Amino acid sequence: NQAVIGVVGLAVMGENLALNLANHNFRTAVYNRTVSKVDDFISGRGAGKPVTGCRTIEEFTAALETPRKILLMVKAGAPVDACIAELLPHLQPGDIIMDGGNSFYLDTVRRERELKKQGILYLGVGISGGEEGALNGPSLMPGGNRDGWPAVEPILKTIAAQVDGVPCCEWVGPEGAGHFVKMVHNGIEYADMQLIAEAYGYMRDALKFNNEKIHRIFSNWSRGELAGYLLDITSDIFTFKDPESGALLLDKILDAPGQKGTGRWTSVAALETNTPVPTLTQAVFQRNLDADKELRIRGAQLLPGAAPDENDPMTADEIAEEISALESALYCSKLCAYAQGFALLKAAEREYGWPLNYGELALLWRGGCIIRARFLNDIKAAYDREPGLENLMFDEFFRDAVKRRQDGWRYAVAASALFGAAMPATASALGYYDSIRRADSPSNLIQAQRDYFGAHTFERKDRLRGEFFHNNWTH
Ligand code: NBP
Repeated sequence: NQAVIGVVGLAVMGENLALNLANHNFRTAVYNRTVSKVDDFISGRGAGKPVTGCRTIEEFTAALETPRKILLMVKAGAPVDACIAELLPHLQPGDIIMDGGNSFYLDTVRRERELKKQGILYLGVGISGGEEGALNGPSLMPGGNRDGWPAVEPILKTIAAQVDGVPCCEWVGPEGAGHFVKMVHNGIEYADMQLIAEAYGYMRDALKFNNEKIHRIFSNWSRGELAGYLLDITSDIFTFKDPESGALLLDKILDAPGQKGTGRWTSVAALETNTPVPTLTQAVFQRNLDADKELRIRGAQLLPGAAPDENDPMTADEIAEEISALESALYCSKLCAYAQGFALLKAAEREYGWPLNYGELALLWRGGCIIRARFLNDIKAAYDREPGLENLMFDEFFRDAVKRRQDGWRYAVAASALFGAAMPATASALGYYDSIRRADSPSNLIQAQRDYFGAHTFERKDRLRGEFFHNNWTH
C-alpha cells in the first residue's frame, strides 16, 4: 500500500496540506525532522485517514510509489537545502521534489538547475491561503521542471480551491516562475491590506466615525465591486470583542505590524528589474514605519500637523459623499497595485525568459488565496481582450472604471493631505496613475541636471532617439 505522495514538514502548512491530500483519498506519507510531531499527527488529526507516518527519511522514501512525489513544507531558506540533501541519497532519477514553502525565487532557480543534473525533477510551488486554504483548498502556483508536472497535476488540481468548477492551480512557467508569481501575489497582498487600513484610518481619524459605522461601511463595500476575502475579514474583525474588557478587540491591538519578508522581496525584485511598483513598496515601507511605535509617539509630540477647520457637523449627504470618495479611492488604488504587480510579472519574461499567462494567473488567485476577489474576473477578461496588454490600467473596462471614480479618488487623497491623516499608499497609487498618463514628464530637467554636473548627456525631443548630446553648461 504505497503512498501516492509524501509531505516533509508537519508544521501548520504541512499538516493541513497532508490532511487535504488524505481527505481526497491520496495516501500520504509524512515525515518531520522532530519525529514526535509525526507521532502526534498519526494519533491526532491524521487518525483514521490514509496517512503513513514515517520516523526516518529511509522509511519515508521507501513508503512512496515511484516516481516519488515529495512536497517539502519546511521553513524557507537553509532548511529546504538541508531537506533536499537528506533526501537525495534515497531518490532515483525521475523522482519529483516540490517546494511548497515561500522560497526566494532565485533559490528555486538554483535548486532546479542543480537537481536537474541528477535527474531529479524540481518544482517550486507557490502556495497561498494560509492554514485554512491548505486544509480546504489553497491557490497553487506550480513552476519549475515541466517534466515533473504531468505526474503531480491531477493531485494538485484536486486539492486546490475550485471556483466555478475551475481549480485555482495551473502550470505557471519554468525555473523559479512559481515562486516569483507567489512573491508578486504577496506584494499585492501587502498593498491591498495597507490600502484598506488607510481607508479605516481616514474614517477613524479624519471623519471620526465610530467602529459600528466603519463596520457597516466595510460590510457594504464587501458586497460591491470591491468584494473579496480581505474586505470580508476586515468587516468581520469589527465584530470581535476583547474577552477581557468587552471593548472591540481591534482597539486593543498594538499598531505595530509584523512582516515575514515576502513583500520586501517583491520590492527588491522590482528594483532589480527596473519595474516601478510604488504602491507595493509603499506598503512595505509603511509596515516598517508603523512598526516603530516609539518614533511615532515622539513625532506626535514634536511635529506640528495640519489644523483642519472645526466645521459644523457634516450633513448626511456630505457623509455619503466622503464614503463614496473613499470607496473610489480604494478601488482605483487597488487597481493600480494590481497593475504594478502585473507589470512586475511581465518583467519576469524580460529578465528571466519566463513568459507568463497573465489572465490565467488572475484565475489562480480567484480562490484559496488571501487576495481572492471578484475583481480578478475583470482582470482575466482584460487579458482575454488583449493578452499583450501593456499596462492593466490601459484596458477599456478599467479605463472606464477609473473615469467614473477618479474625482472621488482625487478628493480623498487631497482631503487626507489637508487633514494630515496619512494615506501614503493611496496617494502613491494616484501618483502612479498620473505619471503613466503624462506624455510630458518633468524629467527633461533631471536630464539637464545630470548633464550639468556629470556630463551624462541627453537625447533631444527634436532629434532621433539614441542620439546623445552634451551641453557646456558652465562656459
Ligand atoms: P514553518 O515555516 O514554521 O517551518 C517549520 C517546519 O520546518 C517544521 O516542520 C520544522 O521541523 C521544519 N524545519 C526547520 Br524550521 N528546519 C529544518 C531543517 N533544517 N530540516 C528539516 N526540517 C526543518 O512552517 P509553516 O508555517 O507550516 O510554513 C511552511 C512553509 O510554507 C514556509 O516556507 C512558509 O513561509 C510557507 N507558507 C506559510 C503560510 C502560512 O500561512 N503559515 C502560507 C503559505 C506558505 P521541526 O518540527 O523539526 O522544527
